[in-house]
Amino acid sequence: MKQFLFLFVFALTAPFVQSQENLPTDYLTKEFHQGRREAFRALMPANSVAVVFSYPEKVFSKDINYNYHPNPDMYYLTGYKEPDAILVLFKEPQGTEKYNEVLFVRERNASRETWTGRRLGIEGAKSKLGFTTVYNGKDFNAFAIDFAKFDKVIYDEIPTDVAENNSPDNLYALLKSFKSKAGITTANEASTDLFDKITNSLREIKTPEELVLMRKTVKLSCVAHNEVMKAVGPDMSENEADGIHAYIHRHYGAEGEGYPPIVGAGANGCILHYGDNNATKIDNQLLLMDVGSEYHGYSADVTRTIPANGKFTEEQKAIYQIVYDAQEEVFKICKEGTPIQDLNKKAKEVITAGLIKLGIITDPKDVRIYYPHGCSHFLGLDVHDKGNYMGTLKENMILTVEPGIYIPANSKCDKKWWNIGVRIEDDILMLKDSYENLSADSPRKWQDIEALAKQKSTFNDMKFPKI
Ligand SMILES: [Mn+2]
Repeated sequence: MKQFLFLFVFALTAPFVQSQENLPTDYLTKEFHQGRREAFRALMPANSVAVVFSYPEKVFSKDINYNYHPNPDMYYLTGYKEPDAILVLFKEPQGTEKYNEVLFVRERNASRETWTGRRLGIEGAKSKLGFTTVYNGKDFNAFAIDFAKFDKVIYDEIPTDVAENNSPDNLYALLKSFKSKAGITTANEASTDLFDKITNSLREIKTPEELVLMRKTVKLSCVAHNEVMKAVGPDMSENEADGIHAYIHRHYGAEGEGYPPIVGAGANGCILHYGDNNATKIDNQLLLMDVGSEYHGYSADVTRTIPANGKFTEEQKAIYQIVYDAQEEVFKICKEGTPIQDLNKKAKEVITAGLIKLGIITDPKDVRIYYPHGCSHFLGLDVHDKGNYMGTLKENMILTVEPGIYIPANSKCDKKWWNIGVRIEDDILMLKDSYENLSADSPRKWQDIEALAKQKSTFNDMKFPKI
């Protein structure tokens, strides 16, 4: 009750918090987002309307939420990064005002903003994002829109994990209102398919503005990988190696990581999406690090596998070399026109031959035991980005090339191979006749990794009090 009174008094007197200073200057521009909406509209069928929702907020613990992460499609089309918003795009101009898009945003609220942060509000959405028709979310229900008059209502999967909330400007109320206005009772597959088709075809090709951010996020992630290669030793914990990545990402202005970091030593490196990162010592094992930063929404996805003591054993080297060779062979077909499915076929081919040669498998079908995932995915606003996986490579697509071999203990092969897990992952920009490896700044050859490991890291000199 006390807190309520405090809030109430505050609300009467509080001015809006001051606008923010010293922000990064390289965010995507409003012209970029406007351009993406134009491109989206161009792919909409005649007499259609598209609706995009923000992601719900997520509970971290009791009354504390996770840091909010916007829906990448909403961010791509608007630049709006707050929760509780809806974007409505029309193929043809509507009403006497001839508007072809409406954005519903969170209402400004002086007292809430002193607790949970600044809000862009209607004016901000107009001046900073370039919208002309903007309303507060609470006005969506009363907004006159007859979805029945359109031939097609295009929308993404409606989030089902939204906590019930009685506030009229909360996402829960906005979704309820949309479903009732559009007469939606079950998931409309046809509509979400069209939404995916449009967003896949836009987001799979990176614009020059996006390429600037992609180059940055991958480059700074490489610096982080290289610094860990120099700093790591058998006594370092997985968590500390993870922390070095995180520090360097933030040093270069990244907001965080594009996905939960995978930092696994030995047996842990054989777990594909290992995320505990809690082994207190890496010991004399291989350390697999699949870590990439998120910079202004764009994710890197880089994996390096390194020996904690700076030198690969003969067995580790033999497995590493197969994965390296698989990458090299896949790179050769990275250019416009290659069917995307061929990347994995090629990687599988090289790994199969390599494992047979080492006597680890005899039947080629068994390659799936040690290489159970695909070789490539699109990369961008989502780490597993949107794109047409059944299509062919096109100029300015970015995909990962990430073969791997994982041999957990008790595998049916000579035990000298046990607990070796190797993945090498690079971020590849496709060109007309070739490719550019955006993550080439971090060494991939075992010889180059061993050479870099000999160098000293700034982190080796950091001394902290014993506690
Ligand atoms: Mn990946």
